[in-house]
Amino acid sequence: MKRIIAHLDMDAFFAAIEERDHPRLRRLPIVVGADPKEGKGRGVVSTANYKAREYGILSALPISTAWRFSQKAKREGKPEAVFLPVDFHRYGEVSDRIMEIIREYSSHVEQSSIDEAYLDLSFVKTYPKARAIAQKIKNEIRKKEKLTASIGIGSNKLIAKIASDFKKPDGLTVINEKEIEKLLAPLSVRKIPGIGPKAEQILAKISVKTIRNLRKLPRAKIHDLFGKWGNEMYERARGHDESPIEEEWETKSIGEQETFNQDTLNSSFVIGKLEKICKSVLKNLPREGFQKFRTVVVTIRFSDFETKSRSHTLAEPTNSLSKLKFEAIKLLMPFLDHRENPRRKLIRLVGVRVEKLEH
Ligand code: TTP
Ligand code: MG
Repeated sequence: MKRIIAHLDMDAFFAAIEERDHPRLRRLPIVVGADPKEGKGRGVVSTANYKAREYGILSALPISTAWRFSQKAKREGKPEAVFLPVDFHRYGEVSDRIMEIIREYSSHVEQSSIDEAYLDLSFVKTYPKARAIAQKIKNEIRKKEKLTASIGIGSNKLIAKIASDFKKPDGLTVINEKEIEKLLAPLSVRKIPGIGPKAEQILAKISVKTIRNLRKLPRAKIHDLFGKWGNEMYERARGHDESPIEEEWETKSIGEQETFNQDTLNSSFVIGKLEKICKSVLKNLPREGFQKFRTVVVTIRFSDFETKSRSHTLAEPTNSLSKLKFEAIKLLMPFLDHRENPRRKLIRLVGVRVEKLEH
């Protein structure tokens, strides 16, 4: 049976909430993220509103660079950006209310991030009817939350996601089967979910920049370059995606990370931070309604922003802090010496996450 899937993605989510809640910030460029400390700050931009994006300030940009861009704009006579800290708790509440609205319109919903969800609208049978529902959802979010969302509609999750990105912000885009090829062809390969900067680089080396280029590569060639994931990429370039909507009611993982004030390879300092994070993660476990975990994941970001994660799954679930610390330190150690860090790069961030959670 033909599926009709919608993908909703809130516009400039964290920044839009801040803008809404602080009327004095209206129409100003807003950056939500780490403290810029007058350009000396560490950490990154979480998100920026569309005004700030005009300055080149985007998610994941170092906050120090964002500060520079803002100062440059100021020198050009434009308003300086307003930098705000991340308030996950508040954004989480807004997210919950938005998901509640969405669930009124479809019983089959997958929340895929704090501000994104897939909805199955197959039951309405036609695209015009699906579009009408999407418009209603947008209206209700605007009315109740004073925020805008972009929605994309297509025959699978991949097309819906690409469609929601088409006319951001406040967009509503339907891509029907006949248009898939034409609309996808000129897009950058980066628009395909799963293709990140690394895959983009590998493809650029063989002059593959657009989805049109990618479609010309034989399956075997993509497989040579990317292995099993290459097969998936081959299908996605054609707009094919069979993946089901997975209703996810539970938190899958709980984690925390910290960017240091200064990059370091001082073992006792890094281990100290790691232990502190372990303690805090464990404290959050019951708060999220869980008792035990089985998998420990440690993430390290080096000074050049190279980021690596290592995980270990225990034979038995546990809630022991000493076990968590022990496993986390064991995962961390190779990054402090030649095993995982032959060039002795300094570390700027460490994170701990627990997964395979049990009630
Ligand atoms: P996105 O939906 O990727 O971004 P956005 O909603 O800010 O902007 P857009 O209009 O393009 O959808 O992410 C949702 C939120 O997740 C975003 O508001 C902040 C947070 N986030 C980060 O903290 N770090 C990141 O690198 C990204 C991409 C998002
Ligand atoms: Mg968004």
